[in-house]
Amino acid sequence: MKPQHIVNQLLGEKLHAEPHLTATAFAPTNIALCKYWGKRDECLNLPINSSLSITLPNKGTTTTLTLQNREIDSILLNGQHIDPASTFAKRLITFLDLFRTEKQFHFEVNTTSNIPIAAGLASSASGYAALVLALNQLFHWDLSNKILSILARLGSGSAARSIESGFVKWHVGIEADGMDSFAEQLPYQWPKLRLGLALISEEKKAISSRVAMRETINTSPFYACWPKKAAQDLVLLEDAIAQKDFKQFGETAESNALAMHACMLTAASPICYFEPNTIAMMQTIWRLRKENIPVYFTEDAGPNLKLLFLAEHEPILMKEIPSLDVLAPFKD
Ligand code: 2P0
Repeated sequence: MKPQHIVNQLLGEKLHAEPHLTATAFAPTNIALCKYWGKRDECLNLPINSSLSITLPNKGTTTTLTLQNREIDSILLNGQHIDPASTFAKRLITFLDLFRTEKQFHFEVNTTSNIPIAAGLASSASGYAALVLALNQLFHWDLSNKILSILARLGSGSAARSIESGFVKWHVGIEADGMDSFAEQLPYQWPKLRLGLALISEEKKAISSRVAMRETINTSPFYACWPKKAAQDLVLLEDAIAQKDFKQFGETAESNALAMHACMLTAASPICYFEPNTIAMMQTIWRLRKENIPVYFTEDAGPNLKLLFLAEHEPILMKEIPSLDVLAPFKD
């Protein structure tokens, strides 16, 4: 099934709505605690497993869409004009094509992000979510968060989880058209929870997650174990969040991330997002745990680690890792 069919089905007559001239929206980025790794449908970004994330407060993407009288879209990323022939622009323009009517609107897309682009900090998640939210405003579609999540998924899978905030679960779904594959907020808060960004590198990753997922599915002998592991971890994480069981929460999130990387490392051409300093940081975290400081990590498709700990351990962690950027996902 083609993304255009889904958009036509979801928007119907709304696709022809009269737009405002301009609209601005913000979407936060999210960090998966149970990862999305593998697609059952590459066109619709339908996942093989459900995933669960936490939103990063105030870190994300702000996008302003302005209608313009030109034959092409123009794209500004953090104040810089982007070459329309670049992979980044082509992917974005293809996505915008889904929402163009016979009037052939073209847009200026002015997007700013306060997170490093393509360093495994989920910039495409907040990017496509902000774009969908801006489109929703521009054309005053007034769509539900469920529909917005489905539309954001068509741009980037993890963007489905950036429409809502807090703990967010993206349902794997079973339908071929993906109408049951959307993300929802879980009804839990955890004010004492802290997330520490340990920035190892801001360099653009050598292999995109999109390609890495495909390679892993096609060639890793461990991938067969992944869907079951992810399903088990999802249950453990939801339970840990509901009970505020930090040990189970941290252990499950770390184990899930390492299992995903184990699948990647065993692809036919090994995919390794670890850098020497990533491993050094992991060793620091494991040492701290031996010293009875409950701290865990998760890692996405990049070398940076995201540390999970509770507010009471923030002082000791700041002492051990002074460069840590500490965020409180919920209000304390
Ligand atoms: C996640 N990642 O759950 C996983 C964990 C990276 C590691 O979702 O191809 O940019 O656009 O659907 O969402 C990154 O992949 O991939 C990602 P596409 P996406 O956050």
